[in-house]
Amino acid sequence: GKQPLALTLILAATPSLGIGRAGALPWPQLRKEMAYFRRVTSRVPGSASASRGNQRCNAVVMGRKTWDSIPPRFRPLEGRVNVVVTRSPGEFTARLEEEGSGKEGHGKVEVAGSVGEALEVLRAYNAPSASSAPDAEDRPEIERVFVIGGATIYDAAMELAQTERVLLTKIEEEYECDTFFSVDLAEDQGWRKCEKGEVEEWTGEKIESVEEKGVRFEFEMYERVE
Ligand code: FOL
Repeated sequence: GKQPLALTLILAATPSLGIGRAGALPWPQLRKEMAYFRRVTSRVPGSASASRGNQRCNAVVMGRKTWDSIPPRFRPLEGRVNVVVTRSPGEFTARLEEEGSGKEGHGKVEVAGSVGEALEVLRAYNAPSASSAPDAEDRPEIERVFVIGGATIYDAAMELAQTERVLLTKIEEEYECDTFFSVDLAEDQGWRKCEKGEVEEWTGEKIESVEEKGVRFEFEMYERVE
């Protein structure tokens, strides 16, 4: 339990900042892009060494519609604490119990009424008492927190001072979209595009332009200035 949790948005968007269509991603499946998402959201910096007592992992915060968009076999996203934001937490919790999601083997699922409440839930994981609590095995220390969408949740997160970073995959082709990211980071004075070396250091990835199914994409990172 240390610093207040910072938030990182992670998203992929078309040149017009389209992020979704009809409850799904707008582009044909891009496996290398999805693999990047999985690795970056799962990687806990410095955890290659065995010299640690209790377990550490990252968290993903998502809206209820994004939860619905993830193939049931992949949710909760494994190895990460999953927080689902919904205006009807009771209803969603009942649904989870019926479906039997969030059981053994997978990531853990928490439910929150807002992005701010999601952060409070995650902060409790890192409270000094949490590692000695009787249920401590279920409460890994949270390292990085990723906001994984959709548009409503990104918008809410962009209003929070805790949101320090955006990992943006620029998909260099237009697709029809019905959902958009609302901030053009490249044109926003409040944000700085990071150098490739900074992106590599923070993500642990070798950053290069990728092409898949004839679609080119670039992995970018922006940091809030001040
Ligand atoms: N950010 C980026 N860069 N790309 C995305 O596709 C993306 N998608 C979402 C949020 N941020 C993103 C939301 N949509 C899965 C499915 C949809 C989804 C997010 C994640 C998913 O099933 N992920 C699995 C990997 C599945 C696979 O390997 O095919 C995971 O373990 O993360």
